Amino acid sequence: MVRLSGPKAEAIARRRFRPRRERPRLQSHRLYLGHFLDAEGRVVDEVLLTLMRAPHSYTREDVVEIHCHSGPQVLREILAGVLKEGARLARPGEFTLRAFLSGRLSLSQAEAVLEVIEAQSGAALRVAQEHLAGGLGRRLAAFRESLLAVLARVEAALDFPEEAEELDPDALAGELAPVAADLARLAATYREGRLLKEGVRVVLAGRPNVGKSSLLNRLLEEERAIVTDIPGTTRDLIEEAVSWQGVLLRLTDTAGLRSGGDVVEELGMARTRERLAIADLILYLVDHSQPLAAEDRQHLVELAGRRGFVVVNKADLPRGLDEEELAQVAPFPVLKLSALTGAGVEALKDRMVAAVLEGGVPCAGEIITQARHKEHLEAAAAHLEAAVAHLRGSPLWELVAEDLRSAREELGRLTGETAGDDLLEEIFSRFCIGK
Ligand SMILES: Nc1nc2c(ncn2[C@@H]2O[C@H](COP(=O)(O)OP(=O)(O)OP(=O)(O)O)[C@@H](O)[C@H]2O)c(=O)[nH]1
Ligand SMILES: [Mg+2]
Repeated sequence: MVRLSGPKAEAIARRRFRPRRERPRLQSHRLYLGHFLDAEGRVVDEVLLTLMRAPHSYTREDVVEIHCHSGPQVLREILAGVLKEGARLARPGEFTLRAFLSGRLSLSQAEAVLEVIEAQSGAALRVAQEHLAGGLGRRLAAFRESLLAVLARVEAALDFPEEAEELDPDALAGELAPVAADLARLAATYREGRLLKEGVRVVLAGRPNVGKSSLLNRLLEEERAIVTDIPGTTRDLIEEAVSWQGVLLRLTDTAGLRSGGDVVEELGMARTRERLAIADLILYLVDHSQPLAAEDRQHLVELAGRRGFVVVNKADLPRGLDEEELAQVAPFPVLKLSALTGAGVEALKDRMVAAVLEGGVPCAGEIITQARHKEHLEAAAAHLEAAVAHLRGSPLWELVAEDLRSAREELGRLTGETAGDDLLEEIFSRFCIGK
């Protein structure tokens, strides 16, 4: 599809579009069959054209869409045609930028358009749609409103101490503290939001030969990684994404951890450690048929405080593992399975998804997915907390007002009300052309 927006959109399109039946005037929001012609009047393609007159369009300007048979040459010629008639190429995200500037979309909605386009899992798409519907924007606007109301009272009391109402610092602190807590809570949903949007980074780790690559293949339902009975088979990272129950997971198989490997294996292990450091969820594998190694104990101690599962693999083989000892040193829940037969693998998948959605499926409108939002929310919450602190004892009204103004500014940057050109440039440059 080739899309035009702006006051000349209709005139430009009409110079190259010949409807099947001659029409003096196109009606808005109708689909017209016809031909797109080149400068010599030759047919480029049979197309469907629609005109959406302002303000009932995405950008609130006149918009024309030309639906063709696609294919690079057809698109190139139609594009060249409209450019020759006076159109210019859109910048990345310019249609959505115009929708924002015309007031049709809030900044968080405009950002949600990109989230919709980039969604890689069902859960991410639903959160993005919720943001696009404006739920998040309304919530943010409500924060800003309540802040403005308080600020107005404080400023009135400062500027006109004679006429304005007497301010009760305790009551004011009681109003502001819950707002600060709400802001901080919303900021904290970013952890979950990022997991939904970018995927959960899952790392499979353990000593050589415990079956990490076998488990990866099982989880992917595909023979992705090489499996042999030679310890040290996997020497590099192997990454694949999967989507289970609407949740995106990025699985990484790693080189087994042991001492005394060759140079290649050592380099591979360095990569394993890097990935472990940034993993959201760790699957630490041990072998059911072998006693726990000293190295396992050491690794498990090092993983304390992280999230994950200890996977006892090769459950089909006779037991050589002291399970009680394992339970004592394991920092994560322990699950038993066999990557060879598949027994217990579905249970692991369910537990992994449940661990990601811990605390229930997040309510999409109540969750943020942009690092930018998190920063501004945290800053706003910090300013409000400072304001509350200045209200204690003998209130420092000037400082209270200053903190409230700073909090308002942070929220304004978030919603776009006080967003500068550089911020808009930064946001919309992430879009592709034509969106
Ligand atoms: N009986 C049995 N054998 C398994 C199971 N899982 C893996 N194996 C075998 O164990 C051996 C090692 O498997 P891999 O998946 O290559 O192990 P790895 O942890 O990736 O090993 P490295 O890449 O060397 O670190 C292979 O011979 C597998 O067939 C299992 O559940 N049961
Ligand atoms: Mg392997």
